[in-house]
Amino acid sequence: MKREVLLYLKNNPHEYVSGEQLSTLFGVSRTAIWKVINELKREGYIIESSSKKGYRLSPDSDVLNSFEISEELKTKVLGRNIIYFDQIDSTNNYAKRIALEGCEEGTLIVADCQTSGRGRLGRDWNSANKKGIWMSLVLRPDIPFEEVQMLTLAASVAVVQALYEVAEIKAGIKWPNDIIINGKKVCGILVEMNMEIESINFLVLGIGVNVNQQKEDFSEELSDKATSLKMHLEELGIQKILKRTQLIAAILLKFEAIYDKVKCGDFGYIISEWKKHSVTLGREVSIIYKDRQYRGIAQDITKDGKLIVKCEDGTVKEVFSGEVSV
Ligand code: BT5
Repeated sequence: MKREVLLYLKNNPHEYVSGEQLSTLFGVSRTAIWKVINELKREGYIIESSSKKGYRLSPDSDVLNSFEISEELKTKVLGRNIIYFDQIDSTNNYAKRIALEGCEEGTLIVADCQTSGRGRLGRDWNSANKKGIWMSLVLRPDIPFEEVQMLTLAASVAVVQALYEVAEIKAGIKWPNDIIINGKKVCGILVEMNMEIESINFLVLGIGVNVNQQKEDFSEELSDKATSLKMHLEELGIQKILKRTQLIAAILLKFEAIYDKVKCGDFGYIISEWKKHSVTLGREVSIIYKDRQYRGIAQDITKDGKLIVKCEDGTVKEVFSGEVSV
């Protein structure tokens, strides 16, 4: 009955619905309705209650769960199977576990909070409760190992496009996996792979987006280099409520279209969109290549997503997945 009451309130966004109306409608006592309303409030729904008028669901509720995400989703495959946690160690860890057990392509794991969110190379990813999007997709593309890099690029393009579509936010892509606003990181992407002899068994695409944090939500170390969508909009004087479900749906829809291209080996669009949004090209970068560090200028990317760097020693290097700092 909880979902029915919720749907009823959603379908009547502008008016108060009395407890009596709801109890008649659903054939239960007013106490039962009161309990359901309290449960919904505990889940994070903002329900205005007035003893005279009844209940009204605020459109500002930013609640994350499978039901809310599927209400927003417009994809065909991605996110059609959603597993939600209020708290988990890492959505990538969980995705890897269920991928091994054979879960379907496009399964989405999403959490309000991660206790051990991970970045690349064993680094931590700060995933504060209800402040961002912490999600992972299980993918089973039939592509060669060398093309896996394209998925990070593809996901970066999808995130940048979705941020613009939902909130007109102009973000840039720092090679290979960071989304940046005004020089600060707002999103990180982590692609992990499971191989079987020659072919890819599955991939897990993890995406973390900072949405609602304020400066004080970041540690001292992060506060100079991280930002959130909310902080950025506030700096621009824009008061906009961002709904994580809406952002997730937009990211998945953009990514699905681009992922279809990756699966066909059609990289032209991804490369050109990536270049359009790149904050790395033309900049001085530091790279690690075959265990040695080089400085140089990022000149271009190859057709399969490697960064081309003209080094100070005059050599030109193509970096596949080394570390790049601008
Ligand atoms: C990344 O690694 O940027 C990949 C982050 C992927 C996170 C998602 S969330 C869902 C899924 N489940 C997971 O467990 N992970 C994925 P990397 O390029 O290595 O960047 C990590 C570095 O970014 C850290 O060492 C910090 O300096 C910084 N950092 C940590 N948390 C951050 C945050 N919330 N916002 C911005 N920067 C952060």
